[in-house]
Amino acid sequence: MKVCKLHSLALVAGLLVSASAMAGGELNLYNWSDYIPQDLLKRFEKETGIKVNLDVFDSNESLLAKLKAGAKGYDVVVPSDYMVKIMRDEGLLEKIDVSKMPNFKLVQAPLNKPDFDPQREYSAPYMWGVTGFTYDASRVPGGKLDNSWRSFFTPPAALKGKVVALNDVAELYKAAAIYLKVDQCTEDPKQAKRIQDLLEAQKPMLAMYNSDGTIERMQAQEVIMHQQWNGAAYRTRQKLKSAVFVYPKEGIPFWNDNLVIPKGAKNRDNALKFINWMMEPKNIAEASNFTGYNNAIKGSSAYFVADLKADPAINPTAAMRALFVPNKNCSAKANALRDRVWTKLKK
Ligand code: N2P
Repeated sequence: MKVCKLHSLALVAGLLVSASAMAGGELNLYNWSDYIPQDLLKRFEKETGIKVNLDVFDSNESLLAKLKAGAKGYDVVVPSDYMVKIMRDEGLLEKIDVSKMPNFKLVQAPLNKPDFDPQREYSAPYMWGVTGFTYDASRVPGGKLDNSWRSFFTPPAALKGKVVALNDVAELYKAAAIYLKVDQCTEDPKQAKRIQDLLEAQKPMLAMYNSDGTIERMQAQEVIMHQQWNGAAYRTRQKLKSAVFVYPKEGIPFWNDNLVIPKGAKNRDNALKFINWMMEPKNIAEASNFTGYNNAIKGSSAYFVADLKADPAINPTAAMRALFVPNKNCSAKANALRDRVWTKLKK
């Protein structure tokens, strides 16, 4: 009798769960790792009855490879600026007219009309930020390093094996190009060779190339210096007060990430709902509070936690902004040179 009762209770519970899962259907989100809080997704599920399944990637290039290989299961994915253009040109995106969504009026310039999608036909803004490097001041000789990419590419001998670069051809190549004062889209093999030489010379100093777990690796003091996104650096500092994020004097890569719908997505309506929902100030602010990056939505900073508001990366000074180097879409020739550098480096 008891067993029977439990059994029917379980059955009823099961029915309830599947009824609620069915109410709004599903949304398959493919995002960068550690880039959206679970609580926010739970609230979206509660408010809309749409169940969110999250899968993660670690670079624009892995995202592109996955979609080109024919992955069909995703409804919303999160490419950076230059990658929106590449995906759009490859016919991988749905045209979704973000500029006609109710919350689009809240998108602030210049990200309401970005170069890579001037009419916002394919993409909505998510977070924006910069890619510099972080070091643990308590463990570098003299307690301070130069505000230069030199510190990262040719670190003090004492840091051997304690430095990590992102596992990201776009980020690492661009940082090296900025340091060497070479155009990120150079088509000159001699310039690409200079980048190659710099990266090859740095390699013995590195513990690894890895874009995941940068916060934990720094906080655990497993390494001393890490190429890092500013939001990750902000989060690193919450536990490791001696972490210093560097805006190198030569310039710093600036990027913005976007929500798009891949061609053929099965849950298009849910994806559209999600994208508009994420442009709600309170919702996007919750993502910023978690990730440590700023966003492009008017009114969202009213919901920022005090720590985030106080972070210079959120409200960069004019001097800091002057260092920003936006991503460019390079020619096929330039990309081939870049990819050759990377393939050789990773051999
Ligand atoms: C977070 C990913 C940051 C996005 N792990 C960099 N464009």
